Amino acid sequence: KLLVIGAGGQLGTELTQSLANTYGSEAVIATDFQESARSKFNYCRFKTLNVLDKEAVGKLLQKDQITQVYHLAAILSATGEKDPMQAWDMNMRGLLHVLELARENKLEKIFWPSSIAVFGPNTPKQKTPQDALKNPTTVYGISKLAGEHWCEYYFNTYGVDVRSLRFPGLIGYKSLAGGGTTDYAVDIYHQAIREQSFTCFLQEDTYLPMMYMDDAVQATMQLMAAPASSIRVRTSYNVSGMSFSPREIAESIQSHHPNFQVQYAPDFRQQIADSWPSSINDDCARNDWGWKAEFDLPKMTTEILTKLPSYIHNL
Ligand code: VAH
Repeated sequence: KLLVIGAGGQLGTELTQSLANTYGSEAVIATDFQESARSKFNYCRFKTLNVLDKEAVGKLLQKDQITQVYHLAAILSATGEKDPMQAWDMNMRGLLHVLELARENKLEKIFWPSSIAVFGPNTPKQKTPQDALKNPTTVYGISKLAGEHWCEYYFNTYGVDVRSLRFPGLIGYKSLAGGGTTDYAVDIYHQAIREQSFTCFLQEDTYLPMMYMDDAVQATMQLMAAPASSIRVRTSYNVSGMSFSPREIAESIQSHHPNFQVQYAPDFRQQIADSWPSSINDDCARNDWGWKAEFDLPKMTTEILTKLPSYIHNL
């Protein structure tokens, strides 16, 4: 049985569906601390669960014979800067509960997402390699870097098979943005189909590594299905989809909606974006478990602008 923690979030909404498609809906239990997420899961079981309540998580693991946990719950970069201690507590204590419970219950596999936010302002910005310098300047990035080392520690010390991916900015149309610095790239599509203008909170030439949600789900499924012997990175794998600037995504949308207007009003999130790489080298993931992204910017924009209008009423 598979447990998804934070299933109601951007990645969880789509990954849970993919897990149910692959393993059967009766094999998946979606959980979120918000009861309102229940409406997203009419195809599998849903339970409210707060990952900070270790006892409650432990009881669920035993009662439902859980063998794998996908721990997605986290506070993202922009929101994290508004309440650093809450972000640190949520992101770290949540992960440590899952790692401890995995050890105690001898769980088969754990997935936990890291982020390119583990890199900082003095990391090489182009094609940033797996082992580049990491001096994160956001609480979110600090918590993800610390979390990566905890994952490696639990693998080396207790043999917990925890696997991780350093996601770039993830872009999906099936859930609203979640407080990330890259989430302008989610919001812009919603404004475009409403024929409204869009004000971007980053400068137009801010290049960031990004990935379409289908690629993120595919990478997760592939990583988790790979034989343990092929997983040579036990902190977290760089994975890359594409890199673009706000101007480029605006132009890709304008090729479908010529009247769509975008203006730029950078705010505190510009400093966060400026501390991150512009593009990522993911050779390790390609070599170790055959990773390869499918979506570039034109393909993603066509997909979202085609599907979002008929999906919008679900949001
Ligand atoms: C954020 N979407 O903006 C997340 C992600 C690389 C960005 O970690 O915080």
